[in-house]
Amino acid sequence: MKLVLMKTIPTTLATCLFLSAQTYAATVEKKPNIVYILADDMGYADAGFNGCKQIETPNLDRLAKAGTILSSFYVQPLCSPTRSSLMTGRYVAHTGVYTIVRPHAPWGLPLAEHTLAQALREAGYETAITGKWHLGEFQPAYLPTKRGFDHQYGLWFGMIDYFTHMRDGELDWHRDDQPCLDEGYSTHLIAKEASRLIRNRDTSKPLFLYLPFNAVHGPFMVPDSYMAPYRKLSEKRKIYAGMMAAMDEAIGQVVATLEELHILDNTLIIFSSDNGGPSPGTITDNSPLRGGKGSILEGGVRVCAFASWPGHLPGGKVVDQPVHIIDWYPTLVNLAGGSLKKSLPLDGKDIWPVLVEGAKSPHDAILLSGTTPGKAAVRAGDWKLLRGERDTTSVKQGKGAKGDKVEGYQLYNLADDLGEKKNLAASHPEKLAEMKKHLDRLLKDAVPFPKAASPENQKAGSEDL
Ligand SMILES: [Ca+2]
Repeated sequence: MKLVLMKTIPTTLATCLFLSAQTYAATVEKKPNIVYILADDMGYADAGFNGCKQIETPNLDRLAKAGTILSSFYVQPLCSPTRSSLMTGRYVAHTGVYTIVRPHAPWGLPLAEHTLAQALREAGYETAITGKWHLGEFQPAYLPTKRGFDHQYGLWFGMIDYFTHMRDGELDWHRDDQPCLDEGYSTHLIAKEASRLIRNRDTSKPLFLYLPFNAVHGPFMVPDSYMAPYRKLSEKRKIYAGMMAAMDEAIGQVVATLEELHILDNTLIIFSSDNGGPSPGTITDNSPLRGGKGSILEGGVRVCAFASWPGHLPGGKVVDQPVHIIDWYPTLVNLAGGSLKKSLPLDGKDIWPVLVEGAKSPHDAILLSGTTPGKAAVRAGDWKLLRGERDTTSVKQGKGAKGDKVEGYQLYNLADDLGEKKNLAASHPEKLAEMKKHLDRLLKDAVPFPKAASPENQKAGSEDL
């Protein structure tokens, strides 16, 4: 029954008290279009809406201001693991995608997984990916067009040249999973394709557009004009800032297309990075968090994020409840009126009441898996426990930190110590024991690292992805 029309915005919000996305969906006249914008390797503090003063991101800021900022939004510390989490609603401890799927590696997101794109397509959505896949391609069955996407455009791996789209002498640019020779800066091409898809969409269906930019990942490349406002920054930071500006402009173009076609009001736009910024303090800025890409410290796994759907999600709001990217799967499928029956057992939870009503996080604890066996963290309430992560708090950073021992546990109270500087593991044995129990419970049925993704085999890769 269609209870509420889009025009009655205040009523819409008022009637959805403590309702899941599934129940809320019944109050919405039309299923929303869903656009998930994923930045690659973006620093926590590198957008204006998250406090950045150096880099201008007006389009992201406008969207964030009109929506709800998620200030405790968790992901995995690397590209492929986060993407698998979004696509399955399941922890990497259950999908096995603990680390990067390197080009031509004989593995990928397991075929038994039922992807978000599949679930939304079954709910009646047209589905598209424009950008970076990074979940396997060694067999055709692993390609996006076989994983639920009606349309594919962009790159399968990562680390491509932004202008030639080559990686290690091999073209990595595809349309519908066939080689594509389009010319241009990849951020521009991804946005252009997104707008084309929106214009040419099947108007009888809602659209799910997954927009994972390869920006702002290295190699650091951008047309000179984007760097002009940032001449005073250091060389690498300057290029990175230009790449951020290009991505922000591209996002603005996609939003403008939605606006022009009068469908912005019926489009839920979600934005996040896929992991924390690399080289924090040099290239990216994750402050006030410690650590960066690859780490299970907050700087590696807590990323800038927001969701915007005016009239349905509150504007100008910041939600600090801890949520994880796995939560979008059930939330979005519920919102789409879809079914979760084909999905493997989900770890993600419907976070609609958290977004709309200020409800507490549905998780009593959130698992954050490291990229090597044994390394893991858990967030529960204000507390965080890390196992197997190097503790550099008591030694000098930089040169001397390399040889530090990896040992034991680190325990932090994030309410007092967001920068994870004061390890309380020794002084709070009861809390340590409680957090260990959370970690053991969350890892009790963890799958092993895939053999093809073992650290030894990963060393064969040429560069960090
Ligand atoms: Ca990444």
